[in-house]
Amino acid sequence: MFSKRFEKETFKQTVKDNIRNLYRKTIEEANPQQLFQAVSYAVKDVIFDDWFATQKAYDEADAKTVYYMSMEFLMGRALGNNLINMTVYKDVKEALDEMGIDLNVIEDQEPDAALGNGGLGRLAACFLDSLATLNYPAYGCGIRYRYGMFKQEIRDGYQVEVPDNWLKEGNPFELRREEYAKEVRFGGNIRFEKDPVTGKDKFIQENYESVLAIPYDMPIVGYGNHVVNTLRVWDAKAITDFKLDEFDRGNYHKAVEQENLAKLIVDVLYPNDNHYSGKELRLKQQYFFISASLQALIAKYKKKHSDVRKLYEKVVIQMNDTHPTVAVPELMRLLIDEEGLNWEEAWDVTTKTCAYTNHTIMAEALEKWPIDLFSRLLPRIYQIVQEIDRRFVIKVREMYPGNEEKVKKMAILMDGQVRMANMAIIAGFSVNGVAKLHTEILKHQELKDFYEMMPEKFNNKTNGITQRRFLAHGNPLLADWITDKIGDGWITDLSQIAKLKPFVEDENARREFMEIKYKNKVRLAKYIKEHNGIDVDPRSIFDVQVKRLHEYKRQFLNILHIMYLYNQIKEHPEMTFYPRTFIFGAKAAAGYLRAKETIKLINSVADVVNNDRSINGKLKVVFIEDYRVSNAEIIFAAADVSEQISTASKEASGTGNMKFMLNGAPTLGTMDGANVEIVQEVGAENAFIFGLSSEEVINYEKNGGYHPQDIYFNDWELKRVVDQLMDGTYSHGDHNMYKNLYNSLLNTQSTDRADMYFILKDFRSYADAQKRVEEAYRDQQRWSRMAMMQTACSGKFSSDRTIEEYVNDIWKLEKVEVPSGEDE
Ligand code: GL7
Repeated sequence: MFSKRFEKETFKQTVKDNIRNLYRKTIEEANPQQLFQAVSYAVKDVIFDDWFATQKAYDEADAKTVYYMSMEFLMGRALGNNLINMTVYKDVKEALDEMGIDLNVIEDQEPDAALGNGGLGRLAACFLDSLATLNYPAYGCGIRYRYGMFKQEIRDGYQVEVPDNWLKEGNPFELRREEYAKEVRFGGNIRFEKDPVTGKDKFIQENYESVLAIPYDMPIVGYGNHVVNTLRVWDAKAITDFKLDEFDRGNYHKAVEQENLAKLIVDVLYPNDNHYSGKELRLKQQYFFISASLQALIAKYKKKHSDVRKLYEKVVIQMNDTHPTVAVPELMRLLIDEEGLNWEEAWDVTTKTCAYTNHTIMAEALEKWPIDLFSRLLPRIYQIVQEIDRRFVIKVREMYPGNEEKVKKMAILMDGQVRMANMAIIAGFSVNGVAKLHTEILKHQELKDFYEMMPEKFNNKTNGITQRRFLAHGNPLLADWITDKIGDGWITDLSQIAKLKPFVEDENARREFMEIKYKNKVRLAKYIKEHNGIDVDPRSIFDVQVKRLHEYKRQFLNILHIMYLYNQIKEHPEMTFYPRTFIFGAKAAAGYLRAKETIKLINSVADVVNNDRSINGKLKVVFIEDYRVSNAEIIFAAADVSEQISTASKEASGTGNMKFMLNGAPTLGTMDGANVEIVQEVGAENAFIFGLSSEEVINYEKNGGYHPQDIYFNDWELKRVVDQLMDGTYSHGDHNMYKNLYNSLLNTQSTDRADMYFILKDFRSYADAQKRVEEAYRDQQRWSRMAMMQTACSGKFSSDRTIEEYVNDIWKLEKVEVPSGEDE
């Protein structure tokens, strides 16, 4: 139903007016991009009323607010999602239809807001959606990168990175707020003075460079509750003559330098997933958005409250991984240097305000900064870190007298480096992992010493996803069908989806469910034809692995198995084989050689297999270009099989696994991350599990690995596949094309362990699991039961559940009801 302000004819008129006012055109003359802008502005008008009403309600309630600090927010598109959450999607579709405008085409005009790499960034986006939907006061704080995650093009089978100029046409869903600008300072030196009046120590930063941080606010619409929260992302601008130190006025060089710094700082997202870059610019980005966000939140707090010693009563800061942990010393600095608190008071506030989420155990992802770089860029912050470290080390020595090993492992400053995770754990009042298994590994392996010293801080928060985007918006056919069966309560309470369970025994319901899956496969097949030029058969099994490309995620295992299947089919044409379409989507970090080689290998195998008439289309391989949030929505809806095949212990949680489940695709996976909990919910009989357990992997690792040669020389079929990497089968005779991949499996000379990710070790077990998938799929009654059970058992994996747990255990927020903005 259209609400009062969102009445159909008025809406249509607004769109027409917008087209006229913005472009001097009629609806018929406007191009799709212009229509997208006009429709978005019409939608934004309505959102803005609720936005102001929300902020007013929060203000009046004087409610505690969570600030979710994150370098990444992988938002995807806003228009369709906003319409869903405003509960006017169908009405708007109808209104536009009447004007001869196709909403789908309009939605496709919007570039993804790709301010993130993968799971970690998308989790932040899902959390914002849930916070708004559950009536919790929240800000997302991040960076308004001019260039987000690069666009991926595939040329000659190779990944080519193309800059993502997402702001080119302007972003209708943002509001620039110059009036809340903050200054952020870098470098220079610290002068120490005694304040003649108070006698207190004063630290004065001199000869620094500074930039002005300008916030852009993006509305986060809650589902059907009039709540509109804010994602605040900071842009950088040079500070020209205004505010420059007396000393620096007229310093031309300095002015140009500051101009450049401002341009550079928010220029581009670092495209690394689970890997830190250690670049100075990255640290600048981190300090830039953290300092600006903290200054803003303290200013906001002080509007209503006079005593910053009680900041933690109204503010909680969640640090999304180590990336924002410079928040700890920066909050200390603001409280001490700007607010006049003493050390103990400031430490009390900081340690009651900051909480830390760990998202990975991959050593190369835990940020460490060289002390010389850190102290040069952030001299005052470094002093504070030293003092935090000094006091902590005293504590460790008190608790573990004579045990210098403990100091070595837990100190912040060690071996010339600043260890950000250690600082986050020491200062945070909460440390959480993102799935049960992950948290257990943190407690008993990676962060064992910290857990022993401060067990009360550790807790688990299993990740979740928003069913609004990944079912209501991404899979409208299934969404309507579910609502038809059990009502629409699942949209804001996914536990209700369990009401589908009785329908699993209803043959009609199962047939309908599979018909919807089929239609979604047709939709994806059309997308693949349009974007990849490949014909795929929607009656084949759609076996999908979409996620960032990383060795630990083992896309390599998947493609080796496809090479193995291809050999089998060629050799035994009479063998029964259910037609399969293997679908990949993945971006590789620009400098990650083996990852890029894997993409080339997938495309080369696709070339050979897809063009081999002799196999009668039994096998197809598709690499979907530019995997991102918007096409993910289409892909999840169409999947039959969800490939979650990481080396056990390496995938902290995974969230794609949950999106597949929600859309009815059984998991083919290892007992890793949240797969463990998925299997728990759906039952082992409804999943295809294989491979080493996390304990086994960790054990091998402790003992220096295993000997892949033992497998290679004793399994001739597998050996043949591995040798095909080098014999030119997939490289037009080039023997070098895949040598890095080949070496990663077998080469013991390389600095890495051979087959670090246990690909050969798990190969047979994976191939067996794949056989079980085929058998299960052949039995369409059995498969339809299994598929429906996925959706029916997915209730736990809503980010709404995750957020309620964060609220209850960590953030302690109260819900705030918001009256409709149109009544204002
Ligand atoms: C990640 C984990 O790899 C992933 O398993 C998890 O689901 C996600 C969200 O918690 O966080 N950690 C990480 O550094 N990245 C992730 O996606 C980039």
